[in-house]
Amino acid sequence: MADFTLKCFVESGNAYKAALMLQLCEASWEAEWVDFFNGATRQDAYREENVMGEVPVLVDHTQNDLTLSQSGAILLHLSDRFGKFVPDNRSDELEMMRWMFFDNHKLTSYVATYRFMSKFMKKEGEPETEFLKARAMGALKVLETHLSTHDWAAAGQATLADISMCGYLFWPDHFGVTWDDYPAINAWLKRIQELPHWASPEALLPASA
Ligand SMILES: N[C@@H](CCC(=O)N[C@@H](CS)C(=O)NCC(=O)O)C(=O)O
Repeated sequence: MADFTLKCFVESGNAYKAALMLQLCEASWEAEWVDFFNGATRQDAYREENVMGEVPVLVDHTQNDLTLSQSGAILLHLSDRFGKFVPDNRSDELEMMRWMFFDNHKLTSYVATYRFMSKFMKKEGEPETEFLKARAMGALKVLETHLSTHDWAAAGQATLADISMCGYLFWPDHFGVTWDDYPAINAWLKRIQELPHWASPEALLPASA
């Protein structure tokens, strides 16, 4: 049995954050596909394991099947386990966490929900979707500004903040942008792709059972 099970599906950038971290750390892990689009996360059994009803969920079999949701908590747990992608001093660590919170509140949250509403629900142009789009584009502008003077989100090195923020950004066409318009994000994504063992969402996550 693998050391970790990741409950996931390929369209989930939040799951990709966890999968990418497992991959970069060369962990022993297996993916368990969640039938999200047919309501699997709304079932009682799923909610008993994760009351938030969200993907991803990580099970750490080396720690009495410790079960975690929230990609940020999962990333922090994996960094504890592998000693990677966290700076070694508190001020840099806080800077890393500042960008992780920004990601969870402003970047991934709006990019992912805008993508969901426009690409999967086909509700482009509706007021709620336009609101999400404006928020997503605002967050991307913040990231572009930051990365125009920084190679990495925090601490001058690849950290959990980079792994978190890139979760959805290898699918720019899914939310109507081209990275040609965001040169700093473009260069940063290339730096991430050059990390040893990097792999795409499609290479790491299952598309169906
Ligand atoms: N902040 C959470 C977000 C997780 C999330 O929203 N996952 C989506 C799939 S990518 C989900 O399960 N959504 C179900 C819902 O919002 O009810 C994380 O970082 O793990």
